[in-house]
Amino acid sequence: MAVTNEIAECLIKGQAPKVKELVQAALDQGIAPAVILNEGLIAGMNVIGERFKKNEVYVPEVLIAARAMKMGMEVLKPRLAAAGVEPIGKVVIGTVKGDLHDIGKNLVAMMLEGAGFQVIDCGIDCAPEKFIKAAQESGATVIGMSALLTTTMPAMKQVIEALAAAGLKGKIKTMIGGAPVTQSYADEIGADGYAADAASAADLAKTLMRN
Ligand code: B1M
Repeated sequence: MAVTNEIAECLIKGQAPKVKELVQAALDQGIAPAVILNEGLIAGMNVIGERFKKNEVYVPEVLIAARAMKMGMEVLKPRLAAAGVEPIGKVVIGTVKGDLHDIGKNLVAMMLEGAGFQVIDCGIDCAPEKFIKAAQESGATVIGMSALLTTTMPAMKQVIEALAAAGLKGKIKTMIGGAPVTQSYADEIGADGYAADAASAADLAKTLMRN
C-alpha cells in the first residue's frame, strides 16, 4: 500500500503516533509535502467527515482522528511552509459573545483544518470586534460563528451588522452553526451560510470561498 494511503488509514483509525511516524517516512522517501497533506492527512479526514455526516462515527472518533491529524501536521507543517504550500483559504472562527460552549466550535475548526484551511480561532465569548479584527489582520475571507444558546444567537446578527458597518459585508462571508441555529435563522439575519455539522461546515467554507 502507498504510504499516503497508509497515513489516511491510520488517521481514520485515530492512530496518532503511527500517523506521525508515517508522515516522517513519506518525507524521507522524498514524497512532496503537498501530496502527503492531500492524499494522506486530508483524504483520511474527508472519510471521517463523511462518516460523521452519516452518523457512522461520532464526536469521540472525530476528536481522536483530529488528534492524529494534528500529530501528522506537526511533522509536515515546517516542510509545507518551506515548500511554499499555501492553505486553501483562511477562516476565523469563534463562539459568539456571552456563549462559553466550545466543543462543537472546536470540531468545526478541526474539520476546516482537515480540509486544508488555516483556522484563526478566537475562542469563546467573542465580541463582534474580535471576529472582525481577526479577519482583517489575517486576511481571512470567511468568519464562522457558533452559538449553543438561544439567548446568544442574536450576537451572530451583531457580527453581521458590524461587518456591514465596516463596509466588509460580502467581502468577508459569514457562516453560522450550533444546535439551536437553523437555515431559516441564517436567512433571517443575512448570514451567507449555515451548516448543521462540522463536516458540512468545511464543505460550506469551500463554497463560500469560491463565490
Ligand atoms: Co450548556 N446548554 N449551558 N454547557 N450544554 C446546552 C446547549 C443546553 C441545550 C442544555 C439543556 O438545557 N438541555 C442549554 C441551552 C438551552 C437553550 O438555550 N435553548 C444549555 C444551557 C442552558 C447552559 C447554561 C446556561 C447552564 C447554566 O449555567 N444554567 C450554561 C451557559 C454558559 C454560557 O455559555 N454562558 C451552560 C454551560 C455549559 C457547560 C460549561 C457546563 C458545558 C460546555 C463545555 C464546553 O463547551 N467546553 C455545557 C454543555 C457541554 C452543554 C451540552 C450538554 C452539550 C453541548 C455540546 O458540546 N454538544 C448541551 C446540551 C446538548 O446539546 N445535548 C448544553 C456536542 C457538540 C459536538 O455539538 O455544539 O451542537 P454542538 O456542535 C455541532 C453542531 O451544532 C455544529 O457542528 C458541531 C458538530 O457536528 N456546529 C457548527 C457547532 N458550531 C458550528 C459552527 C458552524 C457550523 C456548524 O459554522 C461556523
